[in-house]
Parts: sequence; C-alpha cells; structure tokens
Amino acid sequence: MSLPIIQKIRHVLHTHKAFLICGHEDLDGDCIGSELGLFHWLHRRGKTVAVVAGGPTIANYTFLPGYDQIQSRVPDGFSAEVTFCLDTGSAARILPGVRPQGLVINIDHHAGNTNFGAINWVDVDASAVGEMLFDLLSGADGPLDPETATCLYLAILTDSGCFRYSKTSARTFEAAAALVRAGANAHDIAEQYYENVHPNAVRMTGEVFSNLHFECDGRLVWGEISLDMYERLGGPECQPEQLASQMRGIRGVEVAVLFHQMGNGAGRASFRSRGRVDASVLAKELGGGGHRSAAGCRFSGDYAVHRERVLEAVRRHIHALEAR
Ligand SMILES: [Mn+2]
Repeated sequence: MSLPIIQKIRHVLHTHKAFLICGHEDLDGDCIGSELGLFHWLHRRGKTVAVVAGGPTIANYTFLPGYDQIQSRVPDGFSAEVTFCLDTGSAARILPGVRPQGLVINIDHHAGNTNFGAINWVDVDASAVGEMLFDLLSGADGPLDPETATCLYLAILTDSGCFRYSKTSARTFEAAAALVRAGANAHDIAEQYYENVHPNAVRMTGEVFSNLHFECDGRLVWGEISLDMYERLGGPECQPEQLASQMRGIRGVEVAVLFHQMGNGAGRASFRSRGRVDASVLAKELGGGGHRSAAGCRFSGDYAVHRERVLEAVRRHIHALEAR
C-alpha cells in the first residue's frame, strides 16, 4: 500500500464533481467490479458519474448492483473533470471509442503499465484493482456501503481466481474480510458468478474439451471455440469464461491457449500459464497484454495463419524453458 498516492487520489475524489470511469476491452470481473464499486462510492456522495464498459452482456455480471447504469459509450455532451482508467495496462488497451477527459487517473496492477495517466498508481503486488480500490475507498469517508463492497468483492474474487492465484496475500484476505463485514455476501456473489453458467457454455466446454490438442510432451494444450460453435450454441455472451483456466489445470500443462474464432478472419487467443512462461511477455510479442499467468491477444487477417503464428510463439517460449 502506498499512502502518499492514495491521499492524492482521495483528494481528487473529494474536490471534483464529474467523473468518467472506464476500463479495458474484453471486460472481466475485476474491470467491471472495480468500475461499479467506484461508481457507487461516488454516486452516493452526489457526484456526476458515467461508467462505461464494453463487450457482450455476460449474465454472470448482471446481478451486480448498478449493472443497469453501465453505458456502452460516453454519453453525448458528458464532460468529466476526472477520468479513472481501471485495470488497464496502457492507453491502447482502453475500451475502444472511449477518450479520457480531464485529469486521467490510472489505477492498475499489470506489470509493464505504461503510466499513461496524469496520476499513476500501479501496484503489481495487488491481486486485483478491486483490492487497491478497497485501500483507496475504505476510510476515505466513513465505512463502505454494501453496494460498493459487493462490487469490489467480485473484483477480488474473480481476479485472484477465488483466492488461489500467486498474488493472493494476507492483504487480499483482509480486504475480502472487510468487504464481507461491509455487506458483501460471499456465498451469494460466488454463486451468482460461478454457479450461473449458460447451458450452451457447458456444451461448448464439452466440445472444446473433446478436441484438445496436446503438444510439447503435454506442456502445451490448446483448443478453440470455432465460428461454427458460436453459431450453433449462441453468441459470445454464452462463452465459457473459466475454460482457459480449466485447461491450465490439466496435469503437466505449462501453458494453455484458447482460441476464439470471431469471423471475417479475426480471432482472439487467451493464454493461461502456471507462471514459468510469462504469458504477459508472450502476449505482448503478439500485440496483446496481460499478466504473467493470464494474458491474451487479438488478431485479424487469415485466422488459420494467425493461429499457427500464435502457437509457434508459445512453442518457442516452452522450448526456452528447457534451455535454462
Ligand atoms: Mn485485474
């Protein structure tokens, strides 16, 4: 925890009135939970706030208080004094179509954050931006409300992989405990998020799992959600969010890659690594970004050519382990 910068950002929260909150594309639980957590805290204090997030409506997030306040783009004529960019490693990763306004505050935990804000608070030891926002908001102006607590708890729960990933620390549990005390219902949130899988997402999982490709003596596993599967089993809103992480859990796997075929030659790859291969480095080479253990990239042109190019890069990283 870094007190001077927290004090500086608290001062901005107290002394300004109009805020824009945005995050990265391909939104995840940390992004949306952090955005909405900050939204509630500000809204409750009479501030004008626009919260912008993109991507398909994912049913697992709709239970979050304030979900219906999310806009897909900055409202016409909205003018912010301050923009919070959350969980976003670089300006290029900001949700497409969103241009930050006023003072830009960058709060993130990705290694290699480009410090694109006027104020940059990057803590690579935090399990989630939700954990950082807990530090920022708890004690900034009295106790946290249950709505803020619920959203921040989801952010921490999902980005720490249910308190399993490497950045899970005593501080993570302390934040989680305080959020539960403030009104977050741990069981309800976990059930709404994790036990709320679309039936077609399960069918997709079955098809992907039946057609996994193992390479490099089982250290690389890859699979794909083809266009055909999306067409038969519903749009991206049905995509199984846990799939890539489940693939990493296969015994002997160092890196799992899940491809999404998006049509017109475009595609997306999600990387999950046990940590010996740095997935963020891998993704960066391919024009994407992320963390050491979870990262991703997008591509367009010829899907099959790019899929092979991505796999070639992964194989190279895995072979480099042997050379050590
Ligand atoms: Mn995050």
